Amino acid sequence: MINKEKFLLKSYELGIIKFGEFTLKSGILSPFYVDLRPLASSPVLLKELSQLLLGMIKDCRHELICGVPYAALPMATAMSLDSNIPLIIKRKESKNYGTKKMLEGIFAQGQYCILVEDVITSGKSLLETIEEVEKEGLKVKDIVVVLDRQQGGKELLENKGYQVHTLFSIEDVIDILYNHEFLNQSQVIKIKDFIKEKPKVQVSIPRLTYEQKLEMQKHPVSKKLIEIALSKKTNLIASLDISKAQEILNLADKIGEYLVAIKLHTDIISDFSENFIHELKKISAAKNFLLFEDRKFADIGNTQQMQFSGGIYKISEWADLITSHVIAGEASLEVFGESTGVVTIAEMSSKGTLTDENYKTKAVEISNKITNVIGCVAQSKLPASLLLFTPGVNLTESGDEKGQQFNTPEKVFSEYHTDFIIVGRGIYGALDSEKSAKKYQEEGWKAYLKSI
Ligand code: S5P
Repeated sequence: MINKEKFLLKSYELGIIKFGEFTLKSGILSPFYVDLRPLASSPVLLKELSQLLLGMIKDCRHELICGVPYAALPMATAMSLDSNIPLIIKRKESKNYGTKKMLEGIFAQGQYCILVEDVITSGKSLLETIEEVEKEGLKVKDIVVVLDRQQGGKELLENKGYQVHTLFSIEDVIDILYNHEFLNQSQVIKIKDFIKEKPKVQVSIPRLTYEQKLEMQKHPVSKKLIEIALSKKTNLIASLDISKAQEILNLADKIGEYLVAIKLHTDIISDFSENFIHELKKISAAKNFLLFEDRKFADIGNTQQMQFSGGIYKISEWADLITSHVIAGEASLEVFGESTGVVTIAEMSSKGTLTDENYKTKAVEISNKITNVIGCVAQSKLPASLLLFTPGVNLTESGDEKGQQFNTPEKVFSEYHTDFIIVGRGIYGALDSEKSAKKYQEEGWKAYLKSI
């Protein structure tokens, strides 16, 4: 195993990062300058880099590899030689003679191509490369990047549905160099301030429509959810947190036409029975909505598997969707049946939650790796590869005394680009629940249309 930190320190000696005052192409004065091209002149380091980058894509589908010209060309070549993944070459400018091809090499339509980039800043040159590669009928899903300058490029690509695997962020580099006394504290502060304050490359990203998202879905449950949304013009999930089975059935029957799904906490139902599920399934089939059990699994895989299929609730037998925490790691999510859509909890709506940005990033990373995870519960934007479910939605209240924090449908669609709103007390707690469900359906759909 190659040690990332040692690799960085050896590369630093080649002069790949310089500190001082540099005027960038954009005219901005930067306290650091990055140029990874010298790495190609060190076969030893290039080989090590290739191993590190290959380590990040070992679980990704790949039939081809392509470097973004020019700096990443030797990197992609080294990776190809080390892994036997065939290389294709993207031209920077097309030839004005012969075939005028932009992609050179042997490839076939539909093959998955991993892209390699040295430094990501705005993501612009990557987007150009992706366009050329996709134009030739190839598929791009995963991108490996050596260094993220943390200026918005990674987020831009992730919002478009690509997965960006970065070896180092500029902050990682600064921390390593500081720990080895190549930088002093005042330099670190200056650089970190620059990263924080420097206006990020602002690219306004339009949200994807349900039609566009439908095309990206691989799981039958996420497909079904979006199909229902489109056919009934609703993105509303009602959370019926009610303790009497008959009350849930009555309400489901009344408001089912406005919903994509009903979310339950079966463990709060005092008279839960198989017959209740049988009746609820009949209503869900008649009114065309899915059943979502908000169990929020949070244990080791073996226990979760038993909780999912055993006990009195037998969730695996009827739930189309379930929620699960990611706290126990990747393998704990692999125990749910293939036909159930898993929604992970990446961020919670309550005051003082421990799900900070770092937690969310890790939760999203894990979620993206597991095939039956269709999306996350969160309170901010997600990469387009995951559907966003947002609870804590209420048109009249801003919170409760137990930590819940509410937002309006308008806010969660315009700011978070959510896909589905989850409303509990706003519906079942209203004087007229049917009228209220209709209102949330209309407001949710209006907010979605405004956000596209
Ligand atoms: O972060 C979260 C995650 C969930 S799933 N915050 C939440 O409120 N929820 C659930 O959404 C919660 O368990 C409840 O079932 C519903 C919100 O209900 P409301 O009455 O506060 O709208």
